[in-house]
Amino acid sequence: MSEKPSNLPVNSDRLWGTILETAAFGATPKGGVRRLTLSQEDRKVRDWFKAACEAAGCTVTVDALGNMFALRPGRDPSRAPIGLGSHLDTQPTGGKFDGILGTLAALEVVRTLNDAGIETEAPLCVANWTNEEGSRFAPAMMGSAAFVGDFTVENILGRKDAEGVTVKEALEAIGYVGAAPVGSQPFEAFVELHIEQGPILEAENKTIGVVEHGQGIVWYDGHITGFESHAGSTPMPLRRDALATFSQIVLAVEAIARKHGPDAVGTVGEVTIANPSRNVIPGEVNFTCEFRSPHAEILKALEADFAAAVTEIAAGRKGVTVEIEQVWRKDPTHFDPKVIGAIREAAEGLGYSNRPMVSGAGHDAFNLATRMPVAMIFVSCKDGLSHNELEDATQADCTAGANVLLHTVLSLAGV
Ligand code: HGY
Ligand code: MN
Ligand code: MN
Ligand code: MN
Repeated sequence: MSEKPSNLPVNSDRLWGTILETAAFGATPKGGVRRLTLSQEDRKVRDWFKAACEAAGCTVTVDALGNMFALRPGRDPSRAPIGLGSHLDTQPTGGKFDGILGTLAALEVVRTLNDAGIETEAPLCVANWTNEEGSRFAPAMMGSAAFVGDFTVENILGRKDAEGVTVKEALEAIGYVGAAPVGSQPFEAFVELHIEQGPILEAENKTIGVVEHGQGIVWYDGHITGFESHAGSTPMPLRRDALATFSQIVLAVEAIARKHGPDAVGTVGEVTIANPSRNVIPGEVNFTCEFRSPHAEILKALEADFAAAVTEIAAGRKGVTVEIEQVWRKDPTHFDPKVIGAIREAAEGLGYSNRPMVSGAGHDAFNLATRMPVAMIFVSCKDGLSHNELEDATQADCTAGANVLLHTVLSLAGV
């Protein structure tokens, strides 16, 4: 093994240039990005990413769910690759950094090693995971969840979006139905760089977050059935108002999360009224909601309180039924001490201020951690804002994250 280049830097301007260039795929008028998974915008950025990885000497494979893997050979082909990367899809009103920073920084790591003529001992594998956001198709972190066996490929291929398009049809429409079996790409370890999507690093003026732990998550689909009737002639006591019932559920979600705070959050993110009309009492409402906590016992308490609240609300609403289906659940994630140590050592060695962190947002790394040693690197984003078109980060912070990613990967892979 040769000497690890102690402070080899990535090419900051080249990394920043890729961030600005790829922000054009799905750019919105307000300066954000709308690049829903398996959309034409997603296809364009995938094609760009594939060409860039191939130009950097990687061999790109795609699996049956569109997960992409760009392999850079190492001196010891008997070792499984060290994985790095994240996701390319965004929320409907997403930003330029969520997900794609980790994938572009991984590409920049490969480019930097090429420029320096460095061959690592273990191969490297840059990954783009399909549908991390879970906005168009549920669940979130879908491609990596199937990769680790949380869902069968058939189950995922049949998932439908709001227009009734299946994952299978969407993958075919963008030409990303790959030949590789899902889960077949081996990894020795995985490191994901991501913006924090929260306010801590900025508030404490720290450059790097060494992520040790991720929140547990539970997702529900809700369906409320009342009875449509005339808004003018139906007396209040006779109404079976699905939307008024829904409003009680929204306030219950908020109250339950506050009750178990500060390490608990609850959100109702989507609601649709069937046949909405200003002078018809809503008879049918569909909605989604979710709870998260870093602590398994709090997550269980949130689930129990929510079930009890729904039962009580429905009991108080004559002639209205409330159905709740748990569609996804993930226990809190604890990352790997060796990978955490490598990240912390890289940050210290590069002179970056850093602090241990728990991730509020979900990441593909959470799923991968059930199958291999994993940890994450965070960098700051402006005002801690994400899942918003105003999402922003600085070139200096993105570069710092990429440098830590480079040196973490070098220490794991060996040179
Ligand atoms: O939901 C999440 O936390 C992730 O951003 N998809
Ligand atoms: Mn993300
Ligand atoms: Mn996100
Ligand atoms: Mn993620």
